[in-house]
Amino acid sequence: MSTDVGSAGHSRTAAPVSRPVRVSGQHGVLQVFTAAVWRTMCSEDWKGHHANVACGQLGFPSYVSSDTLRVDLLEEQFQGDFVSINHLLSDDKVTALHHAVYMREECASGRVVTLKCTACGLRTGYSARIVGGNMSSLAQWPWQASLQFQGYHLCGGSIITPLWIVTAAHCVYDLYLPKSWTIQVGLVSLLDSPAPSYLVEKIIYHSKYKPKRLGNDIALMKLAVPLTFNEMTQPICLPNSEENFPDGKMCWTSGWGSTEEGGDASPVLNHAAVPLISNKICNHRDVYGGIISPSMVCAGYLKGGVDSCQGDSGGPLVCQERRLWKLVGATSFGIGCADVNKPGVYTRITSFLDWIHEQLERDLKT
Ligand code: 4AZ
Repeated sequence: MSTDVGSAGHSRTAAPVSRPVRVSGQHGVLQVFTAAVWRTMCSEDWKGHHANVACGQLGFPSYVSSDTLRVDLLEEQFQGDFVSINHLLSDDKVTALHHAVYMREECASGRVVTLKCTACGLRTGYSARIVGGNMSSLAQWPWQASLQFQGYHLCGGSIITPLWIVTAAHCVYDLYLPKSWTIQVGLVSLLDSPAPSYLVEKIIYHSKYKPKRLGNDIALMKLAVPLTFNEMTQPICLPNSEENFPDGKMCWTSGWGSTEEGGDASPVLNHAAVPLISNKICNHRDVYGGIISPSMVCAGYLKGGVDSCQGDSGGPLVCQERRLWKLVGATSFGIGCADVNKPGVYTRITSFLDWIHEQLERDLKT
């Protein structure tokens, strides 16, 4: 962390999708892909069993909460097409939601289903008064993990479930040795062990990641034993599908990376507030000149001075949306750190939701 100064398109229809269930928009409404269109689930005949099936299809063992929401409170893009559960099917016949629905023009109840598959994104143990400079306090970024190779901090990561950490592919691609990695969570200082240290069971990096090319810089690490959550250790929420984080929105990045370009890793966890920058501006010829793809998101200041840096890679870029903190990016690259016209570049998590759900679901089935 260097701190010397203080759009996704709307897709209603799509080509055949690999994952026919998604949780969408600011409210997290459940949608099912049937007959070539994403359709929002009406609340009629909706039961806990169906919520468990939906979360299972997204790679989560069960659901956490499911509520209903008035149709007129939905974003317009989710108000066009609906489905409801086929109530003639018994529970044991409903193993995949997209095979258990009727198409509907409207919801008879006037309400749709919202769904949460994990409890996440709350920081219960933090009160804002103790922040000195940019050093973080314990419980301020409870989803932050330190990924250590042979005992040395190399990269950051973000806890998304008791077993899974999101990080950058470039952190693990050349060091694809699960046994050589350990993960520390719930700590600020890397020096005052004994913070709990966790072994890694497997590493999955994106199959389209290529070193030297900068795209698809995302990976998952699965822990050998599940984390126990407390005030210091909490998962971050994944964003919902089609969820937009507006340009200029103030978000936060954190890590043990160097506090100046070319410096050593920091012994303490630092954080910085960084506004999101549009891909259009970030691709300007004076900035990154066209190398920023839609699956990347830039954040920081064109005037420089505040940025993530070496050793922060893989770590979180988080934004707060009505109480909840969400993982918007994974720290990926930049030219230098905090230089003028060279903001930080992050892997855009909304572009990789399907990939993440696919890995979690595949693992759940094995
Ligand atoms: C790195 O080398 C790195 N300024 C991470 C982030 C940034 C630059 C370098 C962004 O890990």
